[in-house]
Amino acid sequence: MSAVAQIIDNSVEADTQDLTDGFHLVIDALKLNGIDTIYGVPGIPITDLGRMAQAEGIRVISFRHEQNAGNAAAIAGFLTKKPGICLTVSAPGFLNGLTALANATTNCFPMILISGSSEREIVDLQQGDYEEMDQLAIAKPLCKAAFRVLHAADIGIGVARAIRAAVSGRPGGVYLDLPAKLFSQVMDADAGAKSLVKVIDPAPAQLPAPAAVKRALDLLKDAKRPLIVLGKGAAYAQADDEIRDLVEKSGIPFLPMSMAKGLLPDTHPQSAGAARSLVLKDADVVVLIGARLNWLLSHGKGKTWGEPGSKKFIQIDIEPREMDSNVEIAAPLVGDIGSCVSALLEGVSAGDWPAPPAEWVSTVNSRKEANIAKMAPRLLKNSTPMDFHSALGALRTIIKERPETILVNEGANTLDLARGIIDMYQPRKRLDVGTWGVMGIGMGFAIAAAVETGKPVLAVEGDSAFGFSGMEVETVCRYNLPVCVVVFNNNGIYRGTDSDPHGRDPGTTVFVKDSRYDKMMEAFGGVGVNVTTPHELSRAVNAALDSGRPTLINAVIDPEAGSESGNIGSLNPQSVVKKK
Ligand code: ADP
Ligand code: TPW
Ligand code: MG
Repeated sequence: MSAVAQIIDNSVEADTQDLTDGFHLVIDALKLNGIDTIYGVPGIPITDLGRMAQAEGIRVISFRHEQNAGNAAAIAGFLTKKPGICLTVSAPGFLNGLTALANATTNCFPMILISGSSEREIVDLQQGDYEEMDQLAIAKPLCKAAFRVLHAADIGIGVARAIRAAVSGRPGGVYLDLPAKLFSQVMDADAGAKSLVKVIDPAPAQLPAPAAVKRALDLLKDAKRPLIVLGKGAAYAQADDEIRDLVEKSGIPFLPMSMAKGLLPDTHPQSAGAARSLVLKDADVVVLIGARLNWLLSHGKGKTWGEPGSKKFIQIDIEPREMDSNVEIAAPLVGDIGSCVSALLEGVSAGDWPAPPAEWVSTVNSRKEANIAKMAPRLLKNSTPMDFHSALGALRTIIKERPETILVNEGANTLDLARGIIDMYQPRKRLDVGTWGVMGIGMGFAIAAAVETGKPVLAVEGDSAFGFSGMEVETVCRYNLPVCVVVFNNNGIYRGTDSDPHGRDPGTTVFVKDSRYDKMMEAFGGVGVNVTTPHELSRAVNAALDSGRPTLINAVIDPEAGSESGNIGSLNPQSVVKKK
């Protein structure tokens, strides 16, 4: 009998001992594949799926908005290398989750958005079902893969395909469409168990070709001014020891992208973080490890990269099509980062590997020291109201003393300045707005970071950025998570000083003056603190991290301190028309 034929109609009276159904099969398939947490928002048709998953021992974290649940799932994927699961209702819930799915795909985070959907027959004839929408078609262009399961007997395969698609090769977002009818489809329990698939080796190692390794080593060996750029792919790969060994054995200066900070400590003698513009401009051979030459690296060309043709790139990436995406890659190394870095390491350790020229190392070091010295006094100022530097100076000390803390960070000035000022010491401890610079990841990332790692979380949030997911402070309180949110309250987006030239409405970038975000946390039983000095800020954050209690600190920042769009103001288009 075929698997499909084994499905017994719902209405048939049968001995339920020997039966299973769609609900149970989905849960069993996830459990079989080591999925232990689901992030979502309940409702028709997936309310019971969440309840039953919880009853079966899966941790189910219910959010107030699907976008935040989706962001939580995405960052859970980044932290664990297992696909993070987001569960939503049909049409509006699905769409709310879709932004997070697209963002996960853009950032190469493995996640699976599972949404309930309406009846196929009605959707396809567009007859107006409850929350009718052709979700599969809409999801497809926004994620890496999309699947729909129509028969209970196919749930095992459907879940297996979704998992493999999410984590193999370049990781990304996957959509899994589960129509309402599927959940109550019944089938023989034995056949159901047999239909499940445990995905063997979901993200197989991909070894680089020996000739490609040799090409890369030959190029690197002759470099006069070599540089290693570490991206979030390197952080994701969890090849921490190999990467550290490659950097240290080669002696090459390294530059971490934002979410790769901490892979080696920012205080490491070879860190070129504080000499970023110099190393990008002057390096002659650049090794990219899990970092794309996208806008965040000025597409590998232009002023940032010095004279045209002055560089050669070695790029390690699992995605072959990433090579030459912006400029010529002289030595493409296609494979997984663990395997590629190990192969380079073998070459570098082989014996006569030259240290990088002393002149280059000392040029980088002196620029770095000068920049660090220039910044230092600004971090120590005890001004009221605080500016970004003095407030971040306080947080920098806290992370130095508590390097296991996970730092979540979003905003404009709050993001760009924190990235530069707060040193990180351990891998995968800095989670932020990623490739899109998207606002709204804050509370989803903070919640998942706490749930997945059990470590304390410090979320440093612009007041605008926080507003995109702020309602989830209730979720933080409900699950009693060790999350300390610091809202950098400068009364607006970039600055709190805009006004309407007509005096009719508030300026477009400003918020209610003297807001007290700390009261939001108090409303749900957490701790709220209002602070106006770096000293008060330190005390409040330390107390929060010591107690592990949900805390929100409203940090009053000078509304004049920020600049338009933080560090990327140059991307703003300028009007050429002067209004008369
Ligand atoms: P950043 O923003 O930090 O520069 P990107 O997101 O641009 O980083 O780049 C990450 C890159 O890492 C992507 O091109 C992705 O294909 C690659 N990647 C992710 N995981 C792995 C892995 N395990 N092995 C090799 N490459 C990987
Ligand atoms: C989904 C555009 C980029 S940064 C930002 C917005 C609205 C907020 C900056 O203000 P904040 O930070 O957080 O108070 P600060 O310290 O400079 O005052 N919608 C989305 N994503 C983005 N990136 C935007 C809008 C934006
Ligand atoms: Mg602000």
